[in-house]
Amino acid sequence: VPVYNSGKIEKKWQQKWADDKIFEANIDPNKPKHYALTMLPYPSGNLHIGHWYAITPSDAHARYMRMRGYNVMFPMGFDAFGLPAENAAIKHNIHPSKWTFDNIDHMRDQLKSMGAMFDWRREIISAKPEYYRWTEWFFLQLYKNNLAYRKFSPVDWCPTCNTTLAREQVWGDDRHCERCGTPVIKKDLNQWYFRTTKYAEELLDFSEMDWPERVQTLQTNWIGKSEGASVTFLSEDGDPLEVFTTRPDTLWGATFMVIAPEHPLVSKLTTPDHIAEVAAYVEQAKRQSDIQREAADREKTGVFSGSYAINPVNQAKIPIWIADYVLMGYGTGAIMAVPAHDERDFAFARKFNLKVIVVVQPENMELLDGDTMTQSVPAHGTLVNSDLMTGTPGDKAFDRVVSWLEEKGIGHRTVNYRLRDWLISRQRYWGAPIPMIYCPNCGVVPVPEKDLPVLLPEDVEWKPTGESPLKLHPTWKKVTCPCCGADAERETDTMDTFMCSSWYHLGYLSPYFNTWPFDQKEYDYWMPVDIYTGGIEHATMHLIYTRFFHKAGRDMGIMKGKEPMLMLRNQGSVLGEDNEKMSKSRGNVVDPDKLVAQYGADTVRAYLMFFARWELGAPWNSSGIEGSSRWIRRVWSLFLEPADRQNCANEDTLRIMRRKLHQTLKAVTRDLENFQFNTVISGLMELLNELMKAKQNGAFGSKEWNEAANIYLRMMAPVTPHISEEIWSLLGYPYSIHNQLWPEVDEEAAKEEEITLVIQINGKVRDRITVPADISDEDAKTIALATEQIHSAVQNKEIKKIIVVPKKLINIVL
Ligand code: ANZ
Ligand code: ZN
Repeated sequence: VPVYNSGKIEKKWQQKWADDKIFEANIDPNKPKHYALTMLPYPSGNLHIGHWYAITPSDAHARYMRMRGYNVMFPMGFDAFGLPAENAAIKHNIHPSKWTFDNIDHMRDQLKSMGAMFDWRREIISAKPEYYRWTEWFFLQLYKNNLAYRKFSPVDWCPTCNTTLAREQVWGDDRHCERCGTPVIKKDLNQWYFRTTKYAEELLDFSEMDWPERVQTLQTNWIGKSEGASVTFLSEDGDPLEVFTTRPDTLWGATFMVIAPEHPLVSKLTTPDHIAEVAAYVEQAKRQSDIQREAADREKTGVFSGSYAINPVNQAKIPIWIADYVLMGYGTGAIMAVPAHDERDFAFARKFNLKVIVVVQPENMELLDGDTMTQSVPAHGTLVNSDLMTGTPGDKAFDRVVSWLEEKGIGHRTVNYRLRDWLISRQRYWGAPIPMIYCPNCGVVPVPEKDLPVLLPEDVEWKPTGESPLKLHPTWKKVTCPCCGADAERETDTMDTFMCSSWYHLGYLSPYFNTWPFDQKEYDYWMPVDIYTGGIEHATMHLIYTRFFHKAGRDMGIMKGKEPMLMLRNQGSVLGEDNEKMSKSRGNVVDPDKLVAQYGADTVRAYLMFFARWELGAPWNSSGIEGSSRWIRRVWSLFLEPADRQNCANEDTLRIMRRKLHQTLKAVTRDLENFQFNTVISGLMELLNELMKAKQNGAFGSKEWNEAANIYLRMMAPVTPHISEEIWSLLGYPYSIHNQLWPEVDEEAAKEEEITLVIQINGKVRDRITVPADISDEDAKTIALATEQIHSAVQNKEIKKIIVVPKKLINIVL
């Protein structure tokens, strides 16, 4: 018997699979297709265990689908633009391109050690001109379709990364940079945006997708839809102040207005005697984050502007305040304050002694009184103190008031979203150039498509100046205007790298193609992505951007269908052994290369699938992997070491063995379908124990044994592809196990065994029942007494005792 040498076996088969191209995915109209996509890595230098955890179970699932008869494409690539390359350039004085491509060469080898079924012909690297040419092309299409625009406005700026960030890249209550953790500041800049908000409503529709509930909720909240009304108030000078409210039914209770400190009318509305106070307040508001400002329980601050507005529904004259709990970035940046029914307005009114007028009286509450109430009442209810609307029941109030507002021309129904347009300009070098030209005569001019790609120059200086390095380049930005031939300048910002990853699933379709971003034949065959796997941390970034991209592309006639990715599954994370996040500084990082060298890729794969529920993750456990290693070695000897007693097992042994085999097959099939990898492995481990018993009892060499070995190896093939191929070949089966179909369950064999019990009353046979062989005495009695025959015979006679002869009979003594 050969010894199990993982290193040798794994190298050998990886080479042979590559030579034989067995995982190359080609269009095959005779087979159902399956596009399995897993999030591509950033070439940071090394694969970590988290990559293995995300990718190898996805590979197991893709392999399983392949054995189910699908034509499976499972591609891999590198999300290769981005800040770390540039930071490495500054720190180690190495060109970002060299840093990136060296890392890719190393990481590609590491990926190959997984033994995954990647089709490497389809590899994409987003920093290659062949790829980013199309990233630029997509920018131009968005621009032509009015989905990209430039705007001067305050933007979030990371002082450490020296670049602007999209709203999605600013995280947490302290509003820090998603990459480096530095709190962001505001800067006024001219930047490019994509009109993601145009798709806000459509992005809320998940009806044709199988995506985790959690991701749907995160996206839904991020998009933040509110239905309400826009109502226009006028200042005493006649300046219109439009407000957004979700409660138009409370209009008669508006006792003051509040505008954001950044509101354009602040200075106009501030009367001379309030200027100093207002100016000081506006200044301090700049230092607060939106999240702090919006918190309901925060001490309210604000200043009176000196001006008044007229409530259009009743002509009431109400003071206009300036307060930072109203955000400029939401709605119109101005609100009507209804303290009786809104929590924050109430706190504000009590603090500054403003009037509180009740206009909604919920049915089940005692009569509310604005002067004495100690908290606001946000519930709906019958309108009171509301002139002609008084008496309107709560469930009719919204519609009735809004119709009336529309009739009077005071306001109208509106829907508001929290989603903002996507800011894509970055003041960094290592990204796809924004293909735009600024001409003194023609203004903003797109680079003609035939001139793509706009190539990044090689010779750049990386001084962290806050300006794009491309701007500091002596010649790169100089260009002649494609319209008029005048001296013009290129845009020197580059694109957010999330732009590159918004369409990479299309890049895989035909990376060699150069007349269109993809080969239409490949698109029509493979798209949409059937299963997408990756981390949930992308829920409100990449996973929204890529959906937006698809929908925009569809409206431009480039893409097809409603969604780019039908099904999504998220893995959890592997924590350090100390239950902390893995990081170099904590010294708790697990190196997959070392594990592969010590145990082999199959063991690492099996352990990663076994040690946690995939979607939850768990802390690493270095002794735990020994268990998976033992399982692999036991499988090896189970099938390859001959037994002392062969082909002499009794029928019972063989029947029980086959029952366990087919029951396991059933469970493993179900669990692979559901991404329940841990029970796939534990099921195989249990079955191994059963097979070892059978081998001791002489099953080895029988036709039932051979069936068991054959099915066992095929079940193992997706999770541990190398050892299953090796044993398969040593047992003399034809190459390759990975071209076999998934085994079929023999339902008859999988059935639990049943026995017949005789039921007697006072020693006379009255009935028979069929029950599982391992039924308990108690359960047998209960079933016996419940049969129709026995029930009517016993009726309400007293049962003296019940005698059970296990597996034979039950005698009821009356
Ligand atoms: C009057 C009112 C009465 C309101 C009431 C609520 C309850 P959502 O659901 O999040 O969309 N609002 C509007 N714009 C705002 C801004 N820029 N900053 C802070 N608050 C703003 O919230 C909409 C409600 O939040 C709006 O409805 C408005 O207050 C406030 F009993 O108008 B409401
Ligand atoms: Zn021009």
